Amino acid sequence: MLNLVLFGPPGAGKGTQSQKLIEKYGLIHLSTGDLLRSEISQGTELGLKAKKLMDEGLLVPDEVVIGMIESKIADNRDAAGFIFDGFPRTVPQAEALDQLLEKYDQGITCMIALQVDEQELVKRLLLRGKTSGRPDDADEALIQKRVVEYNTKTRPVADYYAQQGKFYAIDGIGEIEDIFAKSCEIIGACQL
Ligand code: B4P
Repeated sequence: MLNLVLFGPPGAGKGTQSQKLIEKYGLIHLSTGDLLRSEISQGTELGLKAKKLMDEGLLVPDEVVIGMIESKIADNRDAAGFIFDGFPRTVPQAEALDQLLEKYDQGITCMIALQVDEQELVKRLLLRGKTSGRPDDADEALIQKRVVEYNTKTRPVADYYAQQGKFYAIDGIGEIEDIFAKSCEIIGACQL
């Protein structure tokens, strides 16, 4: 069983690396950002509430994302493992994830944190915003707000996994293939 947390600020490349990792390791991809955007496009009540917050660069309440992840884990209990992309984003989400996995006698194998400076994040997200149609990538002030949200609420999640000896940092600037190769090295070492 391999359960990975892919961590980093908005635009660090979590979604990009997840696509490569799920192909190589046959993991189920659980991206709370994608799950929330799917609720929005279906026009559900949850989606309407989430959209307001996401469009302002704010995090969606813990109970909403925890509920989504809980049902996805239950639906895929026979999977080879999961890659958690953009989740957990707060310490209560990390605690809830540990409790959910415990129900299936599982735990997190390791957290890979992609480290990218703010200038590069803003550049990447503004570029993605030109084609993604994502309102949260639309302007620099909103991206800065997402970074502040990350620094205040999400960064402490790294300490949570460091205390469990599961935290591994990688330079997230460089060629996508090189970052992928480093991630695979870490995963190999964690599985020993
Ligand atoms: P997410 O959908 O999780 O997205 P993200 O942080 O914007 O992006 P990611 O890091 O995946 O970047 P990507 O690979 O696409 O979150 C969106 C919103 O949803 C949040 O702000 C929040 O409101 C809400 N939300 C989600 N999860 C939540 C939770 N658990 N709790 C509460 N709220 C939650 O890469 C970005 C760009 O960089 C791409 O264009 C890519 O091509 C490029 N790129 C990637 N790697 C590169 C590299 N090495 N070099 C150059 N460019 C690169």
